[in-house]
Amino acid sequence: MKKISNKSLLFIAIILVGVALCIFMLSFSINALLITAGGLAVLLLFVYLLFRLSDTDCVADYKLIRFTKKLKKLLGEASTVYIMGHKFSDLDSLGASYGLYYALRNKYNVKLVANKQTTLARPLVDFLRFSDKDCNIYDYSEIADTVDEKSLVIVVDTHRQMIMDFPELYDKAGNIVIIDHHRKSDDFRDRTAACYMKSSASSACEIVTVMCELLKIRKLGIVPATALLSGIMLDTKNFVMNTNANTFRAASFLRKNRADPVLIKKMFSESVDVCKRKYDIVSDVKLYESFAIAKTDTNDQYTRIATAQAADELLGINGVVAAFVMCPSDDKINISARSFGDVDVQKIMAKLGGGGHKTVSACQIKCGGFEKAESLLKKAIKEYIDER
Ligand SMILES: [Mn+2]
Repeated sequence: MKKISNKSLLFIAIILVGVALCIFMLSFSINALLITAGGLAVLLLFVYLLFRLSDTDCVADYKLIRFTKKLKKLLGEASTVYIMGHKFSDLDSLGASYGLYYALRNKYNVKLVANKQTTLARPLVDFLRFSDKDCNIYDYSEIADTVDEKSLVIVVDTHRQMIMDFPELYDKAGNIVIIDHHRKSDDFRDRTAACYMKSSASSACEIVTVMCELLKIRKLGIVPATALLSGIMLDTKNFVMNTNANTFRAASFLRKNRADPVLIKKMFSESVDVCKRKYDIVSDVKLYESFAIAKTDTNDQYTRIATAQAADELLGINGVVAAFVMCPSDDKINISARSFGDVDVQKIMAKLGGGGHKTVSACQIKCGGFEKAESLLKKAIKEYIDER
């Protein structure tokens, strides 16, 4: 996929006309000077075109170019534009919301909407509050009265109304636009005015970064560049999962715009309690074939984050192809599963009534405790291996 804008197409057309003219002139053997001049002009145009095509970090597909055009039209017609992400907004959801807000705010009446109470991207919220005094993050209650038929809401990082930060806003706004990188869910009923979904994109932030270029935002500041890069780094687990050349091009564009990886590393830092819990789980690990299985007895506010991180950490063990972490929840046992993609953990979790994706999945087992859960898990793994 090459970035080919309308302008580039025009240049290609000019070159073709130039070449055609040269052949035409040659065939009539007219003035040699004219031929040389024509040839030179074509060459110059070609060099210019090459320069233009190579002078870009981000590559957009035609769908995104068309989508961005449509979006511009909708933006022009809207009285107010609201940008929102998903519930328990993370760095990708909030980073993409903010990046888009930044790209649009000079031209349109844009408002960033997110639930600041339940966000999981607290460090980014604090960073924005500290470094961008113009940026306000609104709660739905603060804007509810201003939403009407002429309002446009742009939803990023999800397309399912159920898990949007404020589903009410989705219902109330006149027009809806969705930008997402998750696979389309079966129950999705498209009532959007424009929709861009690309499951091969690493993150919503990657898509928004390319859009910034399409919106002719050649220079992002350190704040939006860092916010966008943080989302890419979160969703790719520091450029390991779901990346392709476009991911790195987007990252390169952001780094050129002074995105700060050290700041992002600090955003990822965890409390000492979460860290201790995480390494407690990791040190409990047992290997079953090349599958890592670990557990924790506790279930408090740190467990949810610690189990997910511990499962990621377990993938770092030599030879491990998938990792499972069990933790209690009331009378059930929760299992979080992770893999690099060679093993489809979703298939294993599905055997136990769970779901998710190939690399990230989970299930909940109602049974008498760890021992039973572990034997059920091992049985599911065994079945999976036999089926392969
Ligand atoms: Mn995401």
